[in-house]
Amino acid sequence: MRTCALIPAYNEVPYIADVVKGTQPHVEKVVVIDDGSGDGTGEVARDAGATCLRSPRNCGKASALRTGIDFARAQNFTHVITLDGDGQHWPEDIPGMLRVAEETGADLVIGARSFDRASMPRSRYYSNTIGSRVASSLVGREIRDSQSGFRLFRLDKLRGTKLRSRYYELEMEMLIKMARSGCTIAHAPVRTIYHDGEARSKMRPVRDTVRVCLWSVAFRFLGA
Ligand SMILES: Nc1nc2c(ncn2[C@@H]2O[C@H](COP(=O)(O)OP(=O)(O)O)[C@@H](O)[C@H]2O)c(=O)[nH]1
Ligand SMILES: [Mg+2]
Repeated sequence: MRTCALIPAYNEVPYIADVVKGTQPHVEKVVVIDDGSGDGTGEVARDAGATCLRSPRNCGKASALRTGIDFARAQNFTHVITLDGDGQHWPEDIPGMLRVAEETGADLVIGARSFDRASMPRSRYYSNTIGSRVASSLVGREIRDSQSGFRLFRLDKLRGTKLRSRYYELEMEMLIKMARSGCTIAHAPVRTIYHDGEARSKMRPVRDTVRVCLWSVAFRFLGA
């Protein structure tokens, strides 16, 4: 198992160094993908020890992750872990995800948050619980946390799968396409931190939620 961590980061200077340093002990390489941050995220990530893939123009979180996946494939990694660069995921949860992958042999391990109304902003609680139920029926498997970007997957299982997402629809695209190609899916418990409610998210609630819904239908029913 050769594991590369991929961290999309857009203007995350306050958090990125800690995320990189926290992730390093658990994987062979840490890669930060920074497309057009104006605050020096890329330099800070590199100083913290990450390999930094940079592009001058902002292209969206999924485009950044797809760039990272191509890089990891070219470097012959077998597994990829994706986690957020804004400090919402605990790198200390990575060993638990690796353990679940080893024990179950699952092709995709979803870092699943326990949905607790007290620890999650209200709108996120409802979008996550309802979203995961809808996702389970679209994917045809039990999916406990469909929007979690904290995931571990086998790269060879994506060979032959064309990923096309640019923004927040990648999580659903991967679930739908990996399940369709017969991949096994497992869950590992992870924690999520909400620094100051939703204020920091780059997600635009209405526009991005509508995008995720429409693309999910296109991935599932139109073969997009
Ligand atoms: N490279 C890159 N990273 C992004 C972009 N948009 C979001 N991210 C990163 O993706 C992660 C999750 O984004 P965030 O907006 O916090 O999503 P949320 O936590 O689901 O609300 C964070 O590390 C962001 O910095 C982007 O356009 N480019
Ligand atoms: Mg976030």
